[in-house]
Amino acid sequence: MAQSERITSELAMELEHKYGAHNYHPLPVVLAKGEGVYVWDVEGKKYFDFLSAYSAVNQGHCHPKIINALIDQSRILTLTSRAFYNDCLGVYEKYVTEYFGFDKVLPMNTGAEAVETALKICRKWGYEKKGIPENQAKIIVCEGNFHGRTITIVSFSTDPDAYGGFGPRTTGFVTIPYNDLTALEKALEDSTVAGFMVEPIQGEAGVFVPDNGYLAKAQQLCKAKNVLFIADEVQTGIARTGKLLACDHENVKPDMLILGKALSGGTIPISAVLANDDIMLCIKPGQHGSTFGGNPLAAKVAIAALDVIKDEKLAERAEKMGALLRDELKNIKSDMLELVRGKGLLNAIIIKPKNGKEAWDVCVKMKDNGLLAKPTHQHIIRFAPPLVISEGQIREAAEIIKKSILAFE
Ligand code: IF1
Repeated sequence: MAQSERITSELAMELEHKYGAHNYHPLPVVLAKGEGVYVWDVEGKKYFDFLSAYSAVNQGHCHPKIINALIDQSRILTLTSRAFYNDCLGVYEKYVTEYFGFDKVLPMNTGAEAVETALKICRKWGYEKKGIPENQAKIIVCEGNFHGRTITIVSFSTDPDAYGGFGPRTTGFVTIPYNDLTALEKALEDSTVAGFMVEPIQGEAGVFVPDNGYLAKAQQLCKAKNVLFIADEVQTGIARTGKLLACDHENVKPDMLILGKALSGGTIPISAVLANDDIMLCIKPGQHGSTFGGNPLAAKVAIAALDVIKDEKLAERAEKMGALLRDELKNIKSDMLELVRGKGLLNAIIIKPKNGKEAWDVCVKMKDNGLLAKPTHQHIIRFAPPLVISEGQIREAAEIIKKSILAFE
């Protein structure tokens, strides 16, 4: 578009309101460019991105190595469908299974698709390997879970906004409190349970970090009852929490690992389920798939995205920068700032409303001051910048957060 015709923020928001479904309530900012930890709006104002597209942009916006992989492959071959082999998928499958230490990978696109895939594999394994009577397999999930937006996934959500109005609910799921081993042990008494699916840290719920040892003990309880331990690391994985996987903090190796988001560095949708042969080979040809799953473009992009994580030591950086960020936030003296919690660069603060102002107002103030974040569940603000953030940028961003909160004193 010519400069004079360039879209304005106001027009962009009007167009979305008029022609787009109203399934989001975005912060009033219209982004036009991203690079590293920064994004720019249409009018050229620069912001720290402290959401990272919900941890899909761990490597930083438009990372050159990932973008080059995207451009190069997109000029050669983007999609073959799985009706035929292609020269990229097998190479990627070897790379990613060795990278995370599993026999096999089932490539999908969105996180929800990978979650659904893991649920299907778990049920099939339950019938074929555990001997659960047909159509009776149960999967245990946690209260406060967020695993995506499909009908089956919201069927086992405990958030009325997620499941309300979308019934009837898919059956076969048992809900227990998060971070509660007694409840898990009790639920595992049921011999028709095939799997336990859990987020190692509950992101959407407000960055709930479970007690040390919860994941390891949960896995032991599952193993003792021949139940699959399924880790949904769509948001916590790929270095976000200061280790390659959040499960690594407890040296837990899940039976099935679900990845998404930063697996592509925030370029195109790429997700995956990883498992060993005794589980993955329960799926036979023709029993699962997707048009774009495992496409050559995604294969090349994912290799580049994972290379960046290792080459730039982003897990170690997330660990260090996260600790620094939490220290800076804990020094903010305000009765609005109730709590700071998180692991690595997946953090959140709880805002206590004051004089009618709440988390949303703090986010609007931070926007005006040059930092973007968004509330979850009304009083919680998640802080998850790209993992490439520097110490100086953390300090600068913390100053913006402090200034924005103190503006309501
Ligand atoms: C939205 C939340 C985060 C996820 C975990 C699977 C998925 C997600 C642990 C599904 C996706 C996204 C969805 C997005 C906002 C964001 C989100 F607030 F919704 F919950 F990150 F916390 N497992 N999370 O976090 O992956 O199908 O989206 O690729 O729906 O608004 P997806």
